[in-house]
Amino acid sequence: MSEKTICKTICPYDCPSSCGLLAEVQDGKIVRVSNDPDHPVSGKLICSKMRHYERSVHSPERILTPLKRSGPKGSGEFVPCSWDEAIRTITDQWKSLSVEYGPQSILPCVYSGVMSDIQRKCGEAFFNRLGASVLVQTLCSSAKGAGYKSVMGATGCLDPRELKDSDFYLIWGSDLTATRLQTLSELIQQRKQTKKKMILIDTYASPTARYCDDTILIRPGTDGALALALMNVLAEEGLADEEWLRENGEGYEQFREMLPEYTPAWAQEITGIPADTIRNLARQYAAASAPAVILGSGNSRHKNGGMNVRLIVLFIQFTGAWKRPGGGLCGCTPVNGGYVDMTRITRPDFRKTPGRRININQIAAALALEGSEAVKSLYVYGCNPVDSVSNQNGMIRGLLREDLFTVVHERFMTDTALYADIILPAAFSVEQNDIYRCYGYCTLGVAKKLIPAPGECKSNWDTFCLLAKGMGFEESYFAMTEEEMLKDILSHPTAEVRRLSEKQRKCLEDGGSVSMPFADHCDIKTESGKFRFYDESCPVPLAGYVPTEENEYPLHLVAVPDVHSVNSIFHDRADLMQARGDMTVLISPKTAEKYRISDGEPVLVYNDIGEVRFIARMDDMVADDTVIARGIWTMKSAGSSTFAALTHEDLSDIGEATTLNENRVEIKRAVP
Ligand SMILES: Nc1nc2c(c(=O)[nH]1)N[C@H]1C(S)=C(S)[C@@H](COP(=O)(O)OP(=O)(O)OC[C@H]3O[C@@H](n4cnc5c(=O)[nH]c(N)nc54)[C@H](O)[C@@H]3O)O[C@H]1N2
Ligand SMILES: Nc1nc2c(c(=O)[nH]1)N[C@H]1C(S)=C(S)[C@@H](COP(=O)(O)OP(=O)(O)OC[C@H]3O[C@@H](n4cnc5c(=O)[nH]c(N)nc54)[C@H](O)[C@@H]3O)O[C@H]1N2
Ligand code: SF4
Ligand SMILES: [Mo]
Repeated sequence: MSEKTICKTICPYDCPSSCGLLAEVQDGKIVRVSNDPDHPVSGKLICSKMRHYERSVHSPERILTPLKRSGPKGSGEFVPCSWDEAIRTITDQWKSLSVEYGPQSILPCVYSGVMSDIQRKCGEAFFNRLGASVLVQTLCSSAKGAGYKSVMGATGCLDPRELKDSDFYLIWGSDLTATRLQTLSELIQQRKQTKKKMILIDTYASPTARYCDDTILIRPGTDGALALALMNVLAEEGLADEEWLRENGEGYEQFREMLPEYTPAWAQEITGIPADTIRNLARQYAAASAPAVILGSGNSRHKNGGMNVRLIVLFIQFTGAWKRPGGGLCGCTPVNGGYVDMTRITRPDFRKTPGRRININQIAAALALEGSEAVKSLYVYGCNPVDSVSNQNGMIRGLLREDLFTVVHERFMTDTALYADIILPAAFSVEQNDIYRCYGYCTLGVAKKLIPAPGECKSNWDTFCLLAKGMGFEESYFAMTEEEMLKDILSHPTAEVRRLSEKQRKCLEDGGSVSMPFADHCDIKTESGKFRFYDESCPVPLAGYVPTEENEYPLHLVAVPDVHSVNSIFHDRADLMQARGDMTVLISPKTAEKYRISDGEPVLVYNDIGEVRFIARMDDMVADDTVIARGIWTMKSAGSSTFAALTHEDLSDIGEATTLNENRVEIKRAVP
């Protein structure tokens, strides 16, 4: 046995902290993983999932060789083949599809399996060069981003480390226990020392509720109405910072004129929150000097999601909290800046004509296109669309098409990989080199390859280089190694990176994470230098009430995160999956009574596009007419269809985002 070495690495998953890890390496294997005490955010704490990352890296379930389909589509019957054969089969197909139907008949499908920049984004260079269809990647929080940008432009918001200066915390639709552990631990510390108040606004009392002074339950998608009523109270009771609003708010006069309509009594009807609770919340917020709103993405995943976010961000402006240290908004990417020149990776210059755009939320619809518009080949990497994207039944119908050539580059036999014609084995983060821009904190990191990839697994970079060679692409980009690409990024630093100290630059070069400067929040980066109540680029320019859509299905189905997984990742881990228990929905006692459902009973949740079986759990703290589904389950683990079978492919008002929480359903007992 060789000596153990301890190396730095970074968590590659879609989670706002990009934690620093220490990996103990021995004989080409990771034997232990712990938190990297030098990391600027996660020095003291990482989540329990990643504390045993080695179990995933060395899982016996990993795919180790390329595979080709040997049975009917979706049967899961595959036989091993060589990389040569796999690459030849794929590139031969793509060459003939390009000639016969045009390269736009080929569609990439990628999302957030690995969050590091080179591995996540290098496929774009390849597909730009190929002239394939362009995937619009808005599966997560782009309505939140668009809503924020509509009001604040490119202004930076709070890094969670600035929350120590806040004197009141309003957690608006985020389960910090699952998705922002480091922030939660800081807030708990703050509350212990100074008794700062913490209030949660959510559709159910998530595990975060137990750390809060109060939980306010809200009907899904009605947050805009709440924000309007809060502003109404602030204005009516003289608690608004009128001077700040008049001087810095574009369109404030117009907005102010219609504000009297939006009374707490009006909002009570829509949100289900008692008018007195709304008044109380407005007063508590106004009494604080530097209140911070910690905003999750849940309420933006609606058809009115962008407007909900616009109104919340405007509410935050109302008392002028924004201008004070610790006051404002935390929860969007804190610095809208370029830590990395992404065009060096994505190479937009490789695309000769604009590509057809296909939204990731509408892949099922795209796979149903016919004739000259038909998608003939799908290449999936870093994504598990069968479980994570809308309209699961439609997606599977598409994947079953005999004339669709599907390639999946994966680490495990996911529900999506089951439908592939060719599967390519993917590497883990510790088996590849990359740079990581954190999206929840101002940090930047580099993680070096620590161990060889097992079997014949390859990184996304190496795979796209082989595909490019097979296609005969001669650009020098595709001849670079992963290390050379990383060196190229580091030797072309952006202005932000150039401002780092020698020591910090060296830390990046050696592999490690550094803290980047926080944003200057008071530097409002819109064209006019003012925040916007009125934004003519939006379908509804003046911020105001937009209702959620009603239809014949009376209940809202809402997705909430699970502590035992990140999206569909960690399904390889029996320890975590066992701890997670059954695929449940939480329902209120009122719903239980109405439908005669008892606690622990199997139920069917359904609408016009799907039907999913869950175990019902009763919970006093679920909003009216709301059903809560935790985590992304895989069809394999559920043994049936999952949440994704109930979500439509509609997009949000702005940001072209998922509306996975605009999910109207009906419920019934599975055994009458
Ligand atoms: N452990 C774990 N961590 C994760 C993930 C995971 O799956 N597991 N996923 C990662 C990813 S991809 C993301 S995008 C982030 C997400 O992280 P955040 O955006 O911070 O959101 P979540 O913590 O998922 O919490 C969403 C909350 O919004 C609530 N909600 C839903 N609809 C509404 C609404 O209309 N109004 C209000 N007020 N609340 C609503 C839900 O009940 C839920 O509690 O987390 C990341 N981190
Ligand atoms: N029901 C429900 N659905 C949801 C959500 C929800 O909360 N509930 N959340 C939504 C949100 S916020 C998001 S961001 C999306 C996430 O949607 P996805 O990005 O599809 O979700 P993941 O489950 O992370 O799937 C990523 C896959 O990438 C693979 N992978 C990891 N690293 C690599 C690599 O280096 N190379 C390659 N080739 N593959 C790799 C993993 O093995 C995994 O199977 O899901 C959305 N869908
Ligand atoms: S999943 Fe999130 S909390 Fe856990 S180690 Fe990764 S970044 Fe940190
Ligand atoms: Mo996400």
